[in-house]
Amino acid sequence: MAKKVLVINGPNLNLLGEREPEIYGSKSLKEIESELTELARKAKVEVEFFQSNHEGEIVDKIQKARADTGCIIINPAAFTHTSVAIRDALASVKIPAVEVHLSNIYGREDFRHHSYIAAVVRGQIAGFGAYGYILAFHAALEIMRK
Ligand code: CA2
Repeated sequence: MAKKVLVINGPNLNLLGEREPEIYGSKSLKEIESELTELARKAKVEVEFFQSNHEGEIVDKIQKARADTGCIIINPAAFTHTSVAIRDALASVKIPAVEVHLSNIYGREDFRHHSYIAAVVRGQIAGFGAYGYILAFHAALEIMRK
């Protein structure tokens, strides 16, 4: 299993743990990333983290992942509900991807019920808070193993 797992987080997720803990939990993105780093070390796979508030930067990162990435874990944040560009990038690189949301987007406002990303990923995990990233990482390992 030589290839790496790329974990992409979208806009405002750099503020995780600082505001709205009742919705998004109290862990910071750095804490989530350290937990994934530990999992990756145990599984002997490489992991890379990328967070951006800019749609085009996320598209660029997905395009560049083609060379060395076995699976993408992505929380596109607000771009989930708006971005045809991120959907098209994921579809075009053909790297298997897992979509993660901290909150249960289907139990929230109507505009969060639709994901442009869901149709082009292997699966979606929503509503388990930071633990969703751990679940997604296990899914990524399984995808890369097969
Ligand atoms: O539940 C999720 O993970 C979301 O992707 C989070 C997005 C939201 O737009 C999606 O509908 C669901 C929002 C991320 C905002 O992150 C914050 C972090 C700390 C404080 C405030 C916002």
